[in-house]
Amino acid sequence: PEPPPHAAVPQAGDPDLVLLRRIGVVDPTSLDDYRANGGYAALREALRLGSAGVIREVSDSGLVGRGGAAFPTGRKWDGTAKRPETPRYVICNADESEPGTFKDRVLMEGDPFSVIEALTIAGYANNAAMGYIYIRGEYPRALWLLENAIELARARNLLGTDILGTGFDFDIEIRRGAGAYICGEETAIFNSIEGLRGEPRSKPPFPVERGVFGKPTAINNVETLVNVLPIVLQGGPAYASIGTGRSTGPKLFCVSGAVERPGVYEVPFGADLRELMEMCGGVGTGSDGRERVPRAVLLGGAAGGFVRGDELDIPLTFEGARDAGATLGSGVILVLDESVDLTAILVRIAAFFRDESCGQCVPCRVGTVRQEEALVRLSQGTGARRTDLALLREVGDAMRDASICGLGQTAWNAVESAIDRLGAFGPQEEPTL
Ligand code: L3W
Ligand code: SF4
Repeated sequence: PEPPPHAAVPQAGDPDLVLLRRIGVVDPTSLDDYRANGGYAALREALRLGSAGVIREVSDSGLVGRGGAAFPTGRKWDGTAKRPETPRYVICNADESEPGTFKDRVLMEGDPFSVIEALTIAGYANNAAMGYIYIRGEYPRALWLLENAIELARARNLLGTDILGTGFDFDIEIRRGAGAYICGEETAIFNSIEGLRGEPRSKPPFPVERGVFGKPTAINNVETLVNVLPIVLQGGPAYASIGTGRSTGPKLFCVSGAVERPGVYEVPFGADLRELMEMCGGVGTGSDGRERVPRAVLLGGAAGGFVRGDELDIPLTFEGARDAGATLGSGVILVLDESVDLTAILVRIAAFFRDESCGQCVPCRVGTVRQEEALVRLSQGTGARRTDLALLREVGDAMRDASICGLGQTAWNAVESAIDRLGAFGPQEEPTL
């Protein structure tokens, strides 16, 4: 049997937690237990506030998307709710596939009713007729728990018609991915739900105007939605007082690699990388009994980038990471010690992007292949080092500038940062092809 979700949450049971506070505390199969632990108080409050009131609180909270791009949720919801076209849709993006990301899984497996309640509030705020949860196919336990939660919520009139006697009609259906990373891209999700190939569409038009079935759609990551519960309960301004001015609220980080206690951690925005690593018990000792030394940290996953082991004072806020030339992405903190073969990791990342490219646009389809080839040559010491480094940069810039979606646009991030920041493949010379 799989370990329970709170096994991945070293802080489980801490009453000061916001997003993770029910993980390991409630029975994820029981609606009664969820309600006994504060569940569905936020939906009642939302129904009292009205749609516009909920959007106002979400806007005042400063909540931004937790899937990596940090777009303001209030602006997204306002944009969708105001569109004249009907029906409107809300979607929970649960296709968590960024290598090193497992926070949404913990939320769905440990507190599934919170995801259903939050999506119901999103449906209410956006005047949506219908909600979808698009879940990655590799999460069978989360799927089962969410299906169970939906069924129980329907039985109690927390989904369906005339919810809680307020005249609000809303229901949720689940759609499963089938193993493709690209199906986490929002417009690829629309195609997948519509029964088409999971390929991204060009943006604009943004989903708020034309989303699934061509209708206005608010699509948010699991963690983003779960933040709406404390926002509705505390009010937007109280939530905004947590964190920093531009990164408000609590944030989940997925810490893995060379740390003593890996897992999902919740911290208020503003802690720095060193503090988070200390919470995880530091890098500790290796299997040889010697003290490990952090060589690098991959922030944001394969689509993110590396920082050096001596740069741990980077603030874990969107603006702090950006100012340091890094990114928080979807909250990946992958710590590498001196024993790790960095070039092998770069080849692995490049192979991942080559494999996961949908192939729709040339810069990404060809660029990810060329990138992997050059990295293999560099790691094996074959070919011309100077030419391959220059080729990587040229291909990387072309992918970033000319790819349709985030996959191609970010496929060179980690490799670039490893070369520029970590000195992978040796000191840099003027690139020439
Ligand atoms: C209305 C506008 N809406 C933008 C919306 C847009 C989307 C959101 C962000 O994700 C990230 C990347 C990686 N009017 C709008 C608008 N929007 N302008 O805002 O949009 P965008 O295009 O900046 O980003 P994106 O393509 O949605 C890219 C991350 O995703 N990533 C992987 C993520 C993986 C996970 C996971 O496994 N859980 O999240 C790969 O690239 O960090 O920053 O909703 O519609 N004018
Ligand atoms: Fe497909 Fe890559 Fe183009 Fe995105 S950038 S549409 S994944 S080929």
